[in-house]
Formats: sequence, C-alpha cells, structure tokens
Amino acid sequence: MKLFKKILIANRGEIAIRIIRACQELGIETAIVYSDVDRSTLAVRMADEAICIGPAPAAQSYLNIPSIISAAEITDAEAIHPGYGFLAENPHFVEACTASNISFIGPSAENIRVGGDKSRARQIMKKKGIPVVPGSDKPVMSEEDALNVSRKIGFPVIFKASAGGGGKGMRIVDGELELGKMYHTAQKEAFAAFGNGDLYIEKYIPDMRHIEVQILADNKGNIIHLGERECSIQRRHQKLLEEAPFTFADKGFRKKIGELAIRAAKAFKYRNAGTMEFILDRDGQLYFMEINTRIQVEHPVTEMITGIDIIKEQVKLAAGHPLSLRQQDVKFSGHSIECRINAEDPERFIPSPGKVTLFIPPGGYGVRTDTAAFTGWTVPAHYDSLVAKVIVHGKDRSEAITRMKRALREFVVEGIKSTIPFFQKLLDDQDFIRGNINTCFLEKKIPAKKGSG
Ligand code: MV4
Repeated sequence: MKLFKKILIANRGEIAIRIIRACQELGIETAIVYSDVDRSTLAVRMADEAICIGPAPAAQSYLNIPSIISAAEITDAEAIHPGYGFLAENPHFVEACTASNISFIGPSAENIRVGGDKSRARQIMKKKGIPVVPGSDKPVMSEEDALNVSRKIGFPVIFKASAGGGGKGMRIVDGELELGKMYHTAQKEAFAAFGNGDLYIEKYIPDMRHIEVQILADNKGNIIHLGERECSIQRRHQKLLEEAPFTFADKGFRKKIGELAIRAAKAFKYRNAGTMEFILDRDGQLYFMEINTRIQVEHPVTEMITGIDIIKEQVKLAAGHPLSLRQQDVKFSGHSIECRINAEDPERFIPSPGKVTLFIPPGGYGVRTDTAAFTGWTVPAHYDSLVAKVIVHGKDRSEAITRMKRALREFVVEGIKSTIPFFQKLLDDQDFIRGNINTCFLEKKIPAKKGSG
C-alpha cells in the first residue's frame, strides 16, 4: 500500500529526531521547519531538507500555521507530523492542512476538539457507560451551581478547567467555606491560560494513580490497545518518570483497562494514535479522566515492552493503511522505565538553560536515549527544558530500576544543571522501589520550597 513520499516535521528537539528516524526506516523523505535559534540543531542536520520559519518565540515560528503550511508546500511534503506540544492539538491546524491537501499525521479535527473539551469528553464517556468520577455533567455556570454539585457529591471536590491542561485552573476544595474564593480564582486562572474560564467538578480522589492506555486506530474504526503506562510520578502536573507496565497489573487488570480504553476510543470515533487517561483509586476502581489526542512524550516505554514503533504506525495509519496487528498479536515483554532529564535545578526544578559543555549519553544493553542534545549545544530558554529521555528495558521492574541507575551513573551532562541527581535519589527511595507511588508521592517526599516557582 502507498505511503507518503515526503513528510514535513512541525516540531523540534528529540521528538523531531524520533520522527525523522521512523521516516528513514519507512523510506520517506523528511523536511523540517526550524526557528532562528534552532538553526544548528541535530534535527535540522538529520532531515533531508530544512526551512527557517521565523524567530525564536514559538508564536512566530512553531505555532505559525501559515508559515508551516507554506513550508510544506515549498518542500512538496504530502503530510505533516506535528509531534507533541505546539500545533499537535490544534483543530484549526488540522483543518488548514486538509484545506491545503496535506495529510495531518494524527487524529481528526473533531477528535481534537472533543479531547480539548474535558467536560464534554467526560459526558460522552458517562453516556456510554464508561465509569467517570462522580461530578458535574456540564461546566458549572455559577458559584451557586458549583455549591449544589459539590454538596451532592460531597467534599472534598476538585475544580478542573474544561479547556484545561497543565493543572491551570485546578483547585482542590475541602469545604463550603472556601468554595466561593476557589471558584473565582480557578475561573480567572483558566480564562487567562485558555481564553475559556469554564470549570467542571469531580469528587476529589485521594492518593490517585494516573494510569493511561496507548491506543492505535485505523480509518475503518478498528482499534487496538498497547497496554497501560503508570505515570504517577509527577510534579506540578509535569510527568517526570513513567513506566510500563503498571507494577501491580496482572493479566486481568490489563484486559479490563485495555477494553475500557478501546470502548472509550470507539465512543469518540478515534483515529490514529492516542491515549486514554484513567484515575485508579486506592480501592482499585478505574475512572476515565481524559483523552490525549497526540503522540506523548512517554510513548517509548510502550514501544520497549511491545516492540511496536508507534511513530511508524502513526504514519501508516495516516496514509490510510489498516491496522497491521490484531489485539492478540500484541505481546508484552519485560518492564520499561523512562526518566525525563530536564535542564533544571534538581532541587528546585527551576529552568537552567545554557550551553552544554560536555554531553555523553548512556548506552549499552537495554538502554535507549532519545535526545537532540550534543556537546556544544545551547538549551534555548524559549522552549521546554527537556534535554533527554533515558529509557531502559529489563526483564522485570527490579532489573529495569538497576539498569536505569547504571545508565544515569554513566550519563554526563556538564555546563547546565540537570535533573539527573533527582532521579538518582528517587530510584533509591524504598517506597518507589516497592511501587508504592501515587500522584501525591513527590509533593510528600519533597515539600515545595520557598521560591520554587
Ligand atoms: C484529580 C485528583 C483527585 N481527584 N482528580 C489531574 C491532572 C494531574 N496532573 C493531577 N490531577 C489530579 N486530578 C480527581 N478527581 C488529583 C490530581 C492531582 C493534583 C491536583 C491538584 C493539585 C496537585 C495535584 C497533584 C497530583 C494529583
């Protein structure tokens, strides 16, 4: 079956390189866009062609839809891969691609719209009988409405932004007394961040785990899952370490969450690669949380335990190929862990951009480093602070932890501060080693320091 001849990559850094590598193995030519500060990067060097689309601020380069569409037209690219972030979840961008007869490598504009409206996604799931946390069926329209819903489900509750992401507009509300103030500050924050102040309410689930399921869907409506990922190690709503599979998952759990995820994806008429996020509570109950309509940073841990190249699958699915695997063909083997190494102070998590004076990534058996860094590269202050993803595979979780510790010991990053020391401490933590983790884990272990941003 036909594939694209050339793909334009509308992204930078490690994910751009990840996409170039997949394209090279598929025999597809690559063109990449870059901003002024990204001229001398590895991704630009590795792509077959590169086009400058503007100055460093993303609004004038990686988010500039007309420039990117023009770049695709100039390079004769048939398709655009958006990576993650930037335009990956912008339905207008998908429509601009379609209008210019360019394939968008990702879900439909409608999928992205529903995924971006978290209250609506919840409502759709509830209608289909997929469990959601008790809460509001729609965004709450007033303080009074919020109070009524909260009384009905019982405190504590959590306010979330319908257009949300990154924890903006999120507030835990312990009781009636603080509800009014929380309602207004959350609404203001959501409006400032997303131009939409709508809030919905969920019952607050203490010590939840964040478990998500990777989905692949073809254009005919066939959907498979590639198992779950445990993403509970996060700080300020940024994931720091992810693993696959979930430590306490047996075959029954995987079947249950996988089938829920497929039912959810079918309810959305989902296309291409995506992720269904779930809350797992202390009693083992699963609730749908939200849908992510992009390739995610943590996709490699799933690749490591399934042997499936998710980016290649995305490209083939976008070209109209049917799924190449049936659910029973997906085999799971061993355990994988990813550490996101950021250019940040490892104690305060403050960005630490600058020149990398020495960079020696780890390697060896069972170690994969996805990075765009090299000795002499400058981490720009304009974008996210991800320097490298270290991904390991082992026969079980214990071997994966040992291997990650070995990999981080040999990883040399000089000239900037990195979060490597943070992970070295985490990998020695007894609770982490026992798999005794949840989304509040880090807040308890490293109480926020004054001035930590
Ligand atoms: C929750 C929750 C408790 N109950 N939802 C969602 C996105 C993720 N980054 C954090 N989220 C949470 N969702 C329900 N129904 C707890 C969290 C949560 C959290 C919320 C506010 C502030 C800090 C938090 C830290 C970890 C988890």
